[in-house]
Amino acid sequence: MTLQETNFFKEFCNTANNMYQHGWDERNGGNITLLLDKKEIEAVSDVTKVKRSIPMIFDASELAGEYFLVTGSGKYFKNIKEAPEKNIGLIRVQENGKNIDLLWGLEDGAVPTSELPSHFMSHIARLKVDDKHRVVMHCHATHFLAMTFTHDLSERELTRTLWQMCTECLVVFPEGVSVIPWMVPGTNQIGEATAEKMADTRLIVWPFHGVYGTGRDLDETFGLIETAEKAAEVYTFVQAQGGVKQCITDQDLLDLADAFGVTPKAGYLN
Ligand code: 2HA
Ligand code: ZN
Repeated sequence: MTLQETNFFKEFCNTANNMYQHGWDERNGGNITLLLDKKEIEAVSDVTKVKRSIPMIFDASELAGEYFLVTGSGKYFKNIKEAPEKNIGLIRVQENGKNIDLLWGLEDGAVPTSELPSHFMSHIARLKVDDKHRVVMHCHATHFLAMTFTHDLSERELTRTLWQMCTECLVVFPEGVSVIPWMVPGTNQIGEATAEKMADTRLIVWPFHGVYGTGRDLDETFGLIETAEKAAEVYTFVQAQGGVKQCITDQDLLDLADAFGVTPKAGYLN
């Protein structure tokens, strides 16, 4: 089986396309990295040779030998489905953690996403708390991004509003959302701040920029961002319609958590 024939490859391209269709990944906005099971790679016939080695600004020795499907730096989500070989790549982290080997794709000298340090630090942080973790996804989810201009940026208040906007939010992200300060993207600093939050949340807001979501597979991670983004969209409509007149109460949310067997982040409900 070739790489492009695998389900995970097709799902990766379809997910990027869906994100583009939602308007979350304009131009070169957004990036995805998918940690692969070594067994999945062994079944692939056309990724045995190293095409190129690429240096990194981050020491990823904790991920040495791991394989990832990654989006390319400066590449457009819009074009991934049409020409995956130019816009995404299959990489493996070298044993020294300082370089990566390119095994497939990223043709014409392309390199992995500029957010690779943030992604790798996030993978390391999530794997420590969930051995089934696989996906890091960044995008510029429109309404969620807009909310960072108008809503209180406290993690508790932002989480509470999202939980109140759609009944399913508490069930999908009971641990809430995290927020970091505005920072320059692509740096180790923003990666460290993001990864620190990944210890107890899967959804991190980068104010005035976008969101980071993580999960066990592409669908779950996309669904996490999609759910929060939907709540942010509802919030936008509610504000435009003149603000909240009535909403889900804290007791309702507690009953919901009980019914679905989830534990809301401590201290977030009254
Ligand atoms: O990859 O979205 O944050 C482009 C970006 C950087
Ligand atoms: Zn971005």
